Formats: sequence, C-alpha cells, structure tokens
Amino acid sequence: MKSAQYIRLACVLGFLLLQAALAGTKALAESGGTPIDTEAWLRYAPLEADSARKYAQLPSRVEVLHESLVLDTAQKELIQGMSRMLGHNIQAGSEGKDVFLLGTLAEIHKLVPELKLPRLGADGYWLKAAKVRGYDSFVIAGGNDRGVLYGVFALLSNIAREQDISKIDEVDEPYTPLRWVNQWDNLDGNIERGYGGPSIFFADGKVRDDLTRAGQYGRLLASVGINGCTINNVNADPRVFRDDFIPQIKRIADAFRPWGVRISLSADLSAPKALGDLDSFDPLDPRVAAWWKKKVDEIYREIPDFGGFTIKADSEGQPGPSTYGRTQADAANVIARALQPHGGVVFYRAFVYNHHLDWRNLKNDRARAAYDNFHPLDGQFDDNVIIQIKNGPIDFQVREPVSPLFAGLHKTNEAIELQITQEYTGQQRQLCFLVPMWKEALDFDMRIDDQHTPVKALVAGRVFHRPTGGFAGVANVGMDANWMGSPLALANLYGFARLAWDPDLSAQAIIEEWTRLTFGNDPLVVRTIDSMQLRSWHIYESYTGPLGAGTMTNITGNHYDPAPESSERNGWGQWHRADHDGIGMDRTVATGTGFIGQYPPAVQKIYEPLASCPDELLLFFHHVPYTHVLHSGKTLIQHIYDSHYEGAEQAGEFIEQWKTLRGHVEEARYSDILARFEYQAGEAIVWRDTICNWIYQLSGIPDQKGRLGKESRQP
Ligand code: GCV
Repeated sequence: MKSAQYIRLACVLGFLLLQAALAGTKALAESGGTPIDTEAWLRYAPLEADSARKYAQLPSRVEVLHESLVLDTAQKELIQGMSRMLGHNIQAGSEGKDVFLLGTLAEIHKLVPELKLPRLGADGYWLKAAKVRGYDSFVIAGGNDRGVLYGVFALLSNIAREQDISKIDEVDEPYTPLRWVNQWDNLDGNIERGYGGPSIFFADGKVRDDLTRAGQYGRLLASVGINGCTINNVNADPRVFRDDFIPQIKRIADAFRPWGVRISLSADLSAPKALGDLDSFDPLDPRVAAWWKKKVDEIYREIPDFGGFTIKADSEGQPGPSTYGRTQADAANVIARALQPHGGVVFYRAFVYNHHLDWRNLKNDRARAAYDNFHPLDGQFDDNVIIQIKNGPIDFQVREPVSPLFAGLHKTNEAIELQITQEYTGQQRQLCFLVPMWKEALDFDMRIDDQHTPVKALVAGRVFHRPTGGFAGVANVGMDANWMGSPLALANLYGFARLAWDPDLSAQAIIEEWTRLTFGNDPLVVRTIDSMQLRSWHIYESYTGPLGAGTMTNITGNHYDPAPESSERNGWGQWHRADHDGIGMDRTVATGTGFIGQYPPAVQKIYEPLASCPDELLLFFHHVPYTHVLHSGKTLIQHIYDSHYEGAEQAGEFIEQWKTLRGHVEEARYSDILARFEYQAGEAIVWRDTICNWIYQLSGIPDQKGRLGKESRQP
C-alpha cells in the first residue's frame, strides 16, 4: 500500500474512532451508566453538575414516622434515587438538622402542628418544602402509606426532570380508586397478545422460582400509581384455584406487597365443576356459592391484601352463566359476596358477545353486544362489582367510537379497559403511542340528560355517585429486558398509568415526562421523541385503517398483517362490508343495525346523520359509496388512497427524524430503535399497497394520482 493510501486509511479510521469516542461520551451521559432497560423510566441517571447544584440544599436525613413495609420501601427508594441522581448520601434517622419527613398526614400534623394541612384522600400525597424543628426540611405526606411512596416517586421524578422544587407545595390525588393492570399470562409461561417475551410470573405450569422481575414490575407500577395487578389470563385456567397453587400465588403477592400493589386473579366461572369438586357451576346453586366462599376464604388466609377477581364469561368460548340460563349479574354477585367481607372486588368484563353471528343478516352487529347484555341489568350488581368496559364497542381497533355502555349504567360501578399491549396497533414492532387515542375516549362527552358527562367522570363514579370505579389496562409485559419488546412502547404503559391517576393530563405533558425520565433532558432528544410519539397513532391509522373502517388486519390469524377479507363472511362480527360499490357498517337507527340508538340522544344526533358524522368514524357508522364526498371535499376512495400513501411516507420519515439523534442517544439504543423504524417503513409500504390494491380491484376506481394498478396492467 502506498503511503498516501495509508494516510487516507488512517484519516478515515481516526475519524471513525473519534466518532465512536464522541458517541461513547455522550452515550455515557445519556445512559448515566445505569441499567436502563429493566429500570425503564426509573433509571435515575446522574444529573450534570450544573443541574445537580439546584438540589444541593435538600436534606441529608430521612425520618420515617412509623414502621411499615411500604414506608420502608419509600425510604429506600428515596435514598437510592438521591444517591444515583445527585450523589447525596442520605442517612436514615431523625438526629439530623434538616430532614425528609415521611409519614401520614396525621403523623405530620402531630410533629409539625404549625403546618397548615391540605385535604388528602387515600393514595394521595403532599410534597412540601417546610421548616421542621427550625430547619429547612421536606415533608412527604400521604393519605396512607401508599400515598407516601407515591410522593417519594413524584419527588424523584421532579428531580430527574430537573424541575424546581425549592418552594414546592404540591398536593396530588388519584382520580379513581382502582387503577389496575391486567396481565394475560398463561400458566405455561406464554402471554396471550404479549410481545415482550414470556411471563414474569409463570413457567411450565407453575409460578417461577425466581420472582425478581415481578418485584421490579411492582416498582415500575408503583412509581406511576398503579395499585392492582391481575396476574393471569382472562381466558382463565381453573388450576389457579387448586389448593397447591394458592401458596405459589402468595409468593407473587409477597413480591408486589412492598410496592403497595395488590394482586388479583382472573377466574374461570366453571372452576367449581372444572376442578371436579361439584357437578355444576350454576351461580344460583347454594353449593356453588359455598364453594366460592370457601375458596375465597382460603385465598385471604394466604394473601390478606388480595384484590379480587377479573372475570371473562360467555365470551369467545369462556364458560358463563348462560349455561344455566342465569344472568351476568347472578354470576358476578355470587363471587362478589364471597369477596365482600374481605374487601375484595370483582371486575366483571362487559366483553360478552356471540362470535358465531350470521354475517348474512345485515341487522346483526357485534358492536351492540355489551350494551344489549348489560344495560338491562343495571342496578342488579352488588356494590363491589365493577363492570369493566373496553373503550370501544368492538375490540381495541385503531379507531372506534366509545362504547355506549359507559352511558348505559347509572346504578352500577364501571371501569374502562384500555389495551396497552399493541395487539391491533402494531404489536410493539411499530410505533403507536396510544395516549392521544385514550384521551379522546376519556374526554368524550356522553351528554347524558344533556349534561356534561365525559367518559372519565363516568368511570370514576363521579356522575351517578357510585361507590367505586376505575381503570384496567391490559399490559402484558414479559421477561424481555425492556418489558415490552420495544423501548418506545413503554410510553404506553407509563401513559396509561398517568391517565388513570389524572385523566386531565395532556398527551403532551405525559410524553414529555416519559421522554425526560427515559432518555434524559437533552432538548433535541425530548423535542424529537415527543413529536414522533405524538404523531404516531395518527400515522399508524392512516396506513392501516382510516375513516373508522375497522379491522383490515388478519383477524383469523396474527392480528398484524393486512388481510382485509379475513373479517368478512365469518361469525366474528368485525365486518367492514366492503363490496364493489361501497364500504362501511350501516349502524344507523333508520336503516342499519340500530347501534347508534344505544347512545344518549345528543350523541345520536352527531352520528346518525351523514352530514354531521365525523369523517374519522364515517365507516364505523355508515355504509357509503366510494364516490361519497367527505367533509374535506375529497371522495371517499381518493381519501383512502391518499391516506395510505401519506401515512406510509410519514412512517418512512421517522427514520430521518430518528437519525438526528445520533450521538445524543446511547449507541446501542440508538441503533436498536433505528432498525425498528427501518422495519416499520417497510411494513407501512406493505400495508399501503395491499389495502390500496385490494380496494382498487374491488371498486375499479383508479387513483387520481395514478399510483395504482401499474403492476396488474403489465402483460
Ligand atoms: C384474552 C381479543 C383478543 C383475545 C382476548 C380478547 C379479550 O379478542 O384477540 O386474545 O382474549 O380480546 O379481550 O378477552
């Protein structure tokens, strides 16, 4: 090799090494040298010296005002967070001058009577910079022990996001009492619709020996105010009730308890019979009632803080009360009565429907099922039953209207079920931040009796003053280091929990918190990731299913690839009824299935007339010709073509947007996420071409921009 070549090679190598070194330095700053995967948004990366200086005056001691498992956790978390982010070495004990004071409101009052106390409900917290015994101190008060722990997490989050806390006086309380996640884990270790690896709880038909990840999950959940977790699939295995299984479940409860997270089980209603104890599971049979009582008492002996049950019945093959001609209320109440003396609750799912509907009957409509089944039972459920309603009337599609059942129960507790795991929204292989979608559902005004009655207020029991209510999020985290298969998908878990705590938070505020906690405070990183996440739902919708058409994916297979014909001519009822002339489900009262009639009159007035039905839900409510002109002035078919092309193009642009973060995000994470965007760009093109060509073949109407049919015109 000639010397000039050596020099050029050396230059190139030198440049590459420099790049790597630079990227490496920044990488260290961004990752903070902490394990960032399993810790997710709790990475507690060291702050830069300048930022850390803001917190130099924070107390050097922590004093806990009574002994409890959860307060002990709170103290340890505080010590750990302060040490990792600020290098502060906080000592436990009161014999200091300045102190972090951790306790209930009543205890704080006893010690510092001069402090004017706020009102604080269960799980709420108060962060207050205050003088205690004459020294500048910091009060973290809770409505209960869990509230204190939540207060510690809130304080640490403020520091990680470099917020000014010098004069903090912040009271925060949850919007609803029950904020649960559901895991669809099977006892063999698989997770139904899980995209983050195998179960953290179960393997080979039993509870795992090592429950470290369960404990870490408890920490993550507690940090965002989740207080319950149903640990097994709603397509439930009755074996969880076997005498030898309950002690195993106790171990999971033990792993969660320090974090104030109660566990609960999905229950198979046929368990009394399936386990061979009785010849019936008829909820009105006194022997069945006695069976549930005995079983529940047994569980509470092992797990005194057990939360209760989640129940899927008469749905997709799950056994239910219809076997004996009984109602869903009969089934819910028999179990609720066994739980009631212990303070447990039943989340009874409204997802009851017939999946053998006759598709040829144009009046049949799966969307009607939840309301048809549960509205007539309003008032018949016990006070510790909560009807768990999916946000939309079908099944977690990329766009659905809210379920009318939210407005159909006036004397019954409700919870909203949201799907964090991205079953129909890209399976964590594609970016789809769901908080903006959930916000639309929660803010939707049902106009009951022409009053402002948003869904969030209904599920919190605020409208009809029901005893309880809440949120259930299907999370399905797994053993993968980053829990969900994709680091960016964790924003949905974080966002679900933040909305359950406070549904008035904006999507922008939530993603800003999450990005800062996960990736640090570099303004370019925060700006770029926030913007990508916030646009991602709409982009995904644009290339997979605009205008509320419903399922275009393979519903009899993987729920992922485009397969628009798979939803037709079968009993599942996820029909879009596309034919040569038009597309959409006619759900009007006038000519269709009458589904729209399940909404309060003010909402019916929006959806029933074509003229007022919003474009984004048009095909959910109406069957229209391809030549129908939208509010935008475009024909329906042209909109479908354009939307798919624009969506695919925008998905492709994620790549360049992500590339602007090279050197600002730790290299391994940067490359991993880049590869995901490259993959998504390809998938978006597959979706675009499949759907556009399919609808072109069906309708015969060409794209005005001439983008279609070229291949099929080839000889
Ligand atoms: C747990 C959809 C999913 C099923 C899921 C069901 C449910 O149909 O595809 O996997 O079953 O919803 O919510 O019960």
